[in-house]
Order: sequence, then C-alpha cells, then structure tokens
Amino acid sequence: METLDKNTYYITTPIYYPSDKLHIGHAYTTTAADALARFNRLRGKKVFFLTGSDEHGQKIQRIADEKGLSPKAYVDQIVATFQSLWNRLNISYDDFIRTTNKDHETLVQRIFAILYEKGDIYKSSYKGLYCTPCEAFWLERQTTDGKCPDCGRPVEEVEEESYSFRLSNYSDKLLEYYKTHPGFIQPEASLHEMESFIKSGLEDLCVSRTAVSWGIPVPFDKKHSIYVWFDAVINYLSALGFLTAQDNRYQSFWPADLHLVGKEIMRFHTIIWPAILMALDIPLPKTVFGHGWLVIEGEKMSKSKGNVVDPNLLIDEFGADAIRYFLLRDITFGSDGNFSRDALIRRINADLANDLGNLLHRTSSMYEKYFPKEIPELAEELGEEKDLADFAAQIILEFETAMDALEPHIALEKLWTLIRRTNKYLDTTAPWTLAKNKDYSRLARVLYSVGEVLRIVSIPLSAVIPTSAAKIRAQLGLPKDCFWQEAKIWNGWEEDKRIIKAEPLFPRIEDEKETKDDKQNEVPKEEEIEFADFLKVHLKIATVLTAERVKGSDKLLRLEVDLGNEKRQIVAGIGKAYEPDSLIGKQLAVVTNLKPRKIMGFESQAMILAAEDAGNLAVLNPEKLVKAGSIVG
Ligand code: ME8
Repeated sequence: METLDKNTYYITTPIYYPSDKLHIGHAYTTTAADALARFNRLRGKKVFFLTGSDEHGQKIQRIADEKGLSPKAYVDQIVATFQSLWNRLNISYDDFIRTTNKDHETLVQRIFAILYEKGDIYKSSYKGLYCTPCEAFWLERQTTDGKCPDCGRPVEEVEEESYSFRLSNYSDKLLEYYKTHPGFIQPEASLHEMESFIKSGLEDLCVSRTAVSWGIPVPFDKKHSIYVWFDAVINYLSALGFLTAQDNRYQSFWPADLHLVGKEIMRFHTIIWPAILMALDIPLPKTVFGHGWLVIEGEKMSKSKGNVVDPNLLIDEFGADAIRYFLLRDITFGSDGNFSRDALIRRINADLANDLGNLLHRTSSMYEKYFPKEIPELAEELGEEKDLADFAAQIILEFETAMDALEPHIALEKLWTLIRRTNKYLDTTAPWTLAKNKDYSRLARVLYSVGEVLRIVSIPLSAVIPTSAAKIRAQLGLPKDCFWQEAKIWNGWEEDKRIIKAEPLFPRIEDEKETKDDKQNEVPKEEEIEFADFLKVHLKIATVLTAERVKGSDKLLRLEVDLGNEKRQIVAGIGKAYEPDSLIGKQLAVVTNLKPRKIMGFESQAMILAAEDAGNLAVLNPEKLVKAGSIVG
C-alpha cells in the first residue's frame, strides 16, 4: 500500500546493543541519521528521529553474568553512556527507545500473540547453530568451518523447543515487493545480496528461546523468551504507540521513510522485518539503507586488536562538528570506509580551517578594519556577484538532490565548491585594492556578498555541523534557527549587517605524531649561511598567520608565519605589491636559514621568495595546499 506524502519524515538508526560502550561505527550511523533528520526539519518536514538500545538476549545475559550484575543493572549503566555520547555529538533524536520499556514489551507480546493466532507463528523445535555476538541462527550449510558467515566467530549448537515464524511463506512476496518497489533496498548491491539470500532458500525462523531467560516472555508460554531480533525490530513500531490508544505518532509517521543500518544487519531489516509487517498486514518502510563498514587505519575494529575508536576521545580532541563533518564527507555513503587520524586532520585543516574558517575570518577582519563604524551604501551588483549568486543557487539545488539520494559525501563536496569559489571571489575582487582606492561602496558590496554566501552556506551546514553553523550565523547577526527556503534566496542578508570578528571557527591542527617525526628528521641547529652559499639554502612553505604594515614604511610588511613546528616573524619588502589582508592564509615559499636580520626594529627570521618583474613583485606559492613547513626542493 502506498501512502501520500504527508510532509512527515520518520528516520531510525539501529538500536544498539548495550553490551559495551559505543564506538566510531555506531557514531557514524547516528551522525548520518542526525544530518538527514536535521536536513528534513529545515525543509519544514515534521520529523521523528528514533534511536535507542536493544537490551535483551543471550549476549547481554552472558556479559552481565560475567560482571556479576543483573542484566538490567548492567544495561542501565551502559545505556547512560549512549545517551551521554549522543548529547556530546549533538544528536537531535526525538525519542530514545529502550526495549526494556514496559510499552515496548507489551507490544512485542501482542504482536507475537496476533501472529500465533493467525497461524504465522507455530510451536515446534529448533536444532541448528547460533552466533551469540550476532544473535543469529544459522544452518550448517550456511557456515564454514563452524564460523558465523557474518562475523567469522564460532557458532554454537542449539537444540530447543521453540516457536517458529513462517518466514518461508514470504519468499515470493518479498521478491515481488522488491521488484515493485525499486529503492526499497539501497544501495543496489545490497538488493542483489538479499535477493540471492532469499533464492538460496528461506527457512522458517526460530522466534523463541528456552535457554535464554533475559528476554520478553512469550505471553502464553512463559518458559520461552522471545527471540531478541523479533523483539528488537518491533521498536520501530512501539516508539510510535502502535496498537495503543495513543497511536497518533503511528498515524502520522508510519510507514518509516528510512531505516538506516549497517550492511551486516540488512537481512534482518529487509527480509525478517518486512515479513513480520506483511504478516501483520501493515505497510512496509519506504527505504532501508545499508551503509558500509568502517575500518580503522585499514583494519577491522576489534577489542583484541585494541583499535576500537572511542568517539568521546575524538570529541575531546577535535570537537563534535569536526568528527561529524569528517564522517559524512570523507566516506562514500554506502561503501566501506577507512577512519584514519591523518585523514581526519587533513579534512579539518583543509576544509574546515582553511576553506570555511578562513573565509569567515578574512571577511570579518576586513569588516572591522575597513568599516569600523558605519557601513556605506552598497554599490550596485556587478557580473561577479550575479555569477556568484547563480553558482550558489545551483549548489543549493545540488546539495538537496544529493541528500535526497542519500549521498551526504557528495552534498558536502558540492557545498565546498561554493566555499572555495567564494574565497576566489575575494581574491579577484581584491577588497584591499578597493580600500586603497577609497571605493568604499563597491568594497561594501563585495564584503556583503561574501557574508551573503556565508548566510546561505550556514543553512545546509546547520544539518551537518550544527554548532559551527550557529556560530557562523551569530557572527552574521542571524538567529540560530533557519529554513531551507532561505538558502534559495540571494541578497537575503540585511545590508547594514556585518560579520562580527570571533575566535577562529576551526583552529588548524598540528599533528603531534607528524611533528615529532619531522623533529627527528630535522638537523638540530640550522646552519647559518651567507647569501653566496645560496645552494645550501633551506626552502620551506610557510602559511601566513598575520600580516600588517610596519609603521613608517609603505614597503615593509611584518608577517607571522607558520612553519609546521614553529612560528616565525618575517619582515618583507612586499608592501607595495600586497595588501596585508590579502596574504592571510596564503602559503609562501621562504628561506628559513638565513641569518636573522633586524629591519626597522623587527627581527626578520626568514625570507620570502618573490619574483620581480620591473618593480612588480609576485610572491611564490605552492599550486595546492601543503602542510606548513613542507620542504621545497
Ligand atoms: O546489530 N562500521 O546492534 P549493534 C560502520 N542491536 N557501522 C558500524 C560499525 C562499523 N565498523 N560497527 C557498528 C545490532 N556499526 C542490533 C540492531 S536494530 C533493530 C537492532 C553500526 O550494537 C551499524 O549501524 O551490533 C551497525 O548496523 C550497528 O552499529 C550494529 O550495532
């Protein structure tokens, strides 16, 4: 049954096992779901974003036993860590469901009883294999060397009286449903995998255990507890008040728009769960998306390898927004991805500190410098602004399309082309020259246009890096809350507003490990040489941190530059060719081992390389961004 678009959006994450603290893999799914939830709220949709914890089953029972705690006491402790992580990561869930909630337990029992009455569940016995970490039943033929085909860990033999669900009856119906509902299973590769799983033969599913006491009792046969996966998938309905007097959430939000899960649990979400829904005769979720598996520096995460990444530590070090951005930008959604510290630092430095942070910082500095009091009337727009406006409009459309296609990595890639283009716009319109020529109304137009792009960009960013987007908006004098339509307007920022200067949005990260390596490779004391010894010159790339004129000289600029593992002051005679502001954030080739020289009272600790063409100076900078301190040679 199809439903009309009700302008609602129901998105879920898996409910995670509180068998241990969560790691970066869980944070990945939940961050993606959060960005989609926030994006749909921006578009005026009524969103219900659900996450939670899957608390029953053999795995939890065993761990609690090992710890000498009751399962409930154990999961209570761990679930508190889930909620604290989600708060730190700015996860805007609307409800957190725990499968030990009374309402959930009641619904699971009711559904079990309904399916028993209908004949979809029947009493039998089970003899086969079981993987406790995955809480999954397997047949002999599905395992290799007694190992679980999903996680590769050993399976156990199980022989119990049990209740079974007639899953085998649903093979054809499921295959037919997949065919008539393209997009139900995404990505495409997952669809093919599910089809061949069904075609290899579906057996009825064991849905109760007698050997496991930590579970919801079968209502009419209390020595059985309900199989944890049957219990777990029903969370998507119990959170909506399904089959209760307060089912208005169910009425508004079912069927779910998107169940977002990791690829390893697609089988439960696209075969077992839909078959249960078909047996209940209620509509199926619109899409189940199985994203890829995160590995750490190329290796599978595991406790025994000791490479489990704790998102809390990453948040402590880099902040929630940087982690959120990295996960959504760096990993192709739907494919497996690699989490590496180096890649994270590269993204923070290049995309967040350099492209976005610098655009905001440069422009706010220029507002402060050129218009400390009043902002003059803005000059008419020229072609450059019209082009920028068209480009921004195009990017906003592309961002929307990519998010709807569940491609956040592409959405962000597009958005950054706008940010980079705006940096270029600043370079080519050269506000410093406009200031020099006292063309203040044109200058005001240029700065305003950058502010306008930042206003637009802050709207999609509020879905991805909400804290930073709110900071950008505060600097622009805008409220934290925003709406998607506002991203489609040009010149929506008020003309008398300015960008207020603030702390850098994302400070550059100097990676300690790299710095240490660099130090080891460094000659302890640089050899000081005369100019004649030019061939011994040490050349490096420096990033300009600050630039100002030396008082009393129209030629000299005093720069502070970053050389990777140190900062230096440079006094350079490039003041006629460059306005100081135009150099901030730029990378320059410098000589680092000339004897320091005092120039007009300032020590110059390096020399900028510049080409001179009949008095016209041009500094040398690398053709693409490199790490500050990179050796030129
Ligand atoms: O399976 N890379 O819970 P779970 C990417 N309780 N995502 C990962 C990941 C990794 N390395 N590791 C975990 C369960 N995840 C059941 C779900 S739903 C009704 C019941 C994410 O704690 C990914 O979303 O084992 C995966 O599907 C989920 O965590 C598994 O979490």
